[in-house]
Amino acid sequence: MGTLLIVDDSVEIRKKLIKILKSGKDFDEFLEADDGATGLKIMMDVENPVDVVACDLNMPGMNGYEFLRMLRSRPEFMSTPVVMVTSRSDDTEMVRAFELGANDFIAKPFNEAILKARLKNMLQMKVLQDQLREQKEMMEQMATTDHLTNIPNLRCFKQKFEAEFIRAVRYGTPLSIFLADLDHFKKINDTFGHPRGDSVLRESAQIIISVIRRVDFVARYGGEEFMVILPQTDQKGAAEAAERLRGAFEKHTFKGLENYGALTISIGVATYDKGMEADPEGLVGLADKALYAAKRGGRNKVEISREYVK
Ligand code: GH3
Ligand code: MG
Ligand code: MG
Repeated sequence: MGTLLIVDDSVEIRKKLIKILKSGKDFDEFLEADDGATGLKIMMDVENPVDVVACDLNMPGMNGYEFLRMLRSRPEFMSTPVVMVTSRSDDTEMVRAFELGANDFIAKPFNEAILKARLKNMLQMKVLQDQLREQKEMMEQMATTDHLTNIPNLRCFKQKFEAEFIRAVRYGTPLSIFLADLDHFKKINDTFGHPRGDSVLRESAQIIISVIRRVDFVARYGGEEFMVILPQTDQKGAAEAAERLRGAFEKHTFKGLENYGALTISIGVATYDKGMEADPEGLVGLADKALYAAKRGGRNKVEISREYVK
């Protein structure tokens, strides 16, 4: 069941349309406007989105052409089905309306069966459009989300990091990253099994989210590695945040690991700052090197890269 917006200056026509369509099964909500401007306002205000628009061509105030032009200039209404309602059978008028983005015509006086059939078609088109959009959004979400932890994946990190790096270089602000890797994680899998390992990874993602700021970003970088982006954060701030994160893991008791002792994390920190070479891949390399140093240094450690990217 759909919502139809009727834009027509004649109350009589509006009532007639509603009466005919109410006897069918396709539309259950009707919104009315007596000119284009009011129609646009309804399209933009209304909480319940309009599925199909039936619009008169000749109205005082904003006419049907102008309404169509304005509607189609807005990306969100670019594909909303619009049926023009007219008593004219002037071909050039119809062509003009089609050129402005009308999808169909219905002629006055109405033939009830044709009217219902045409509007039903329009509603089906809208339902299909909505389904396609939802599928597209779902696929986009899937392509950028890690299925296990439900946080952004490596691909999403790359997009985000590139954008943040460009911003940092452009505005001369610092940008830090962490590469964090669970210590001796293989032992968790070996001791408690892979499913428990998975749940530890999910819990780890939540710990990181709870520690970082809302403007920061975390992605699953690899198996048991997480990457954090900290925009507008210099080396000192990043070191503090990393230390907070390390401490949070040390203190945390994971589900199913109550008698295991602490599961710790090692973190490599790297910062881009003004005057340094703008080399995003180099910065990731530095974080990786720092992480390696933290592991070599005994794990449960934060290591800060002090190298400049050359
Ligand atoms: P280190 O302290 O040096 O990092 O030791 P580690 O054991 O954490 O590191 P290692 O690289 O030797 O092992 C990582 C393990 O993570 C091995 C791999 O099976 C496991 N792993 C990777 N992805 C997943 C996953 O999605 N789920 C589970 N349960 N385990 C995973
Ligand atoms: Mg590890
Ligand atoms: Mg690892």
